[in-house]
Amino acid sequence: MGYVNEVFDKVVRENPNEPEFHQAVKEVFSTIEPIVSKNEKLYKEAGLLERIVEPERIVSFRVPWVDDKNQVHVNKGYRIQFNSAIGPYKGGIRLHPSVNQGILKFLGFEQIFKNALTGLPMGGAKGGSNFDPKGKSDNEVMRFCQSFMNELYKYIGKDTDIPAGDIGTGGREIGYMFGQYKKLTGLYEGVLTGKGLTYGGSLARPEATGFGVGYMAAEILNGVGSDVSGKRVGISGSGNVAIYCAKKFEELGAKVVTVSDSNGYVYDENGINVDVVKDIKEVKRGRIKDYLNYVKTAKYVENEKPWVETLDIAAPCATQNEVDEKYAKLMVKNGVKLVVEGANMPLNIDAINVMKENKVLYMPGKAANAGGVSVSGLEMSQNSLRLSWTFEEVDNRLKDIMINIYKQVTETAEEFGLKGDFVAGANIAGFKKVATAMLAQGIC
Ligand code: NDP
Ligand code: 2IT
Repeated sequence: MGYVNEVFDKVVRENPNEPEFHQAVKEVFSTIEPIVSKNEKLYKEAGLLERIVEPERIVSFRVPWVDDKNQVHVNKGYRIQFNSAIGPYKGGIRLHPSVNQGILKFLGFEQIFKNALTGLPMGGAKGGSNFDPKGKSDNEVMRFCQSFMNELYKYIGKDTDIPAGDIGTGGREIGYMFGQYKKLTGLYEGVLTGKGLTYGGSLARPEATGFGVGYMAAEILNGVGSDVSGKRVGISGSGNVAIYCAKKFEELGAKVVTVSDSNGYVYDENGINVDVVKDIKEVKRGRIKDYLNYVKTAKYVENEKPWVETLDIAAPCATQNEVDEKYAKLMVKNGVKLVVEGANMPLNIDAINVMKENKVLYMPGKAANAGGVSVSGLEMSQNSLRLSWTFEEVDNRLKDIMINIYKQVTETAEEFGLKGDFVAGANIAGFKKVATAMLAQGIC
């Protein structure tokens, strides 16, 4: 453990006040020892671990904008261009008041290995701002997005860095950013993914992350001689990932009984009505408790999470560290046999340990939620080809990619004598690909 520990200590020492970044590095580093020990001399000589934890570039900038009452606001904007060993930088933009450099570094670090697992040529990046789109008018959101792009456009491009959506950044925000990029550069190019269908977007990109989570769950259960049909599924969150995750589980014959937001969760014994959630969140931009206005028989529990309910499958699709040890134990007690992470790092390290101790099947986000960035990669391909594929074609490719990720994860775990350890399998498989490319490209 010498080299791995040494570099981890350096990360903690040199990146103070970034606990989420430390956590993400720890999660990866705690599982790559088997491959590092095999190649220790080579990796050490190349300073490989020291380089892989250091972003290639961080851009941080001022984002001034004017609200509807002519008040000036200033937010912080960032882009973390973490690693370009296997392709141009690729990853979402998060707009949420909690955003800071450490959170975006954790997300960018995860993205490196996730993107490697997809098999598509994409490096790792993440960006965002502490701007809160909630409660803002469309014009305010537009002015913010334009100001954000006024600086960001200098650092991105279809062959250099291709941002996309994440928390708080959906089709509306991507549209405003794309429009401003085009105005500033004069280029009509696939510089962002998650675009609208009339200006270069891909069919099935909105669905991709959530659908991918469903496909992954089906593969995992198939691997243990079971299936999704008839299972009770608990989902947290009610945004892009949660909505399409619920839709796919429903299509696969499961019953989704919960969705949530940061105020509380909804329980519907008859199965969550996805169209209602879509109307509340995508059209009205309301709160999940409004579900009761549509479905009188449902229940809303304020300030609580779905994990207090009896479930077979848990799909946390809201945000990082939403599941701690207490909720992990509750999941186990309430019958959860499979956890598939739609969000990035929703289980903290104690919660992951609870899953391991109780032999709960647990697929980490960098594998389970890779469907979103995969279809982003397919959107880039379609933009380059100047063609659009049908929904069915994109969805089939997405499914193949998720099946392939499951194969890589399970086969890598077995190769290193860690059968069933999906965390180790995902981390080692992603790491190996990036490390090989970094070694081949010399010290850069
Ligand atoms: P959305 O903004 O569409 O939805 C986010 C959901 O999570 C909302 O229900 C929101 O509730 C809830 N949430 C956000 N922050 C918090 C918080 N601090 N505490 C409790 N609840 C919170 O985002 P997405 O659905 O796109 O993203 C969800 C997760 O999936 C994130 O971890 C993201 O990184 C990850 N992801 C997203 C991908 C994508 O393609 N969009 C791809 C892969 C992963 P509220 O409205 O109350 O804030
Ligand atoms: O976390 C993620 O993978 C995303 N937010 C999607 C990134 C992308 O480039 O589509």
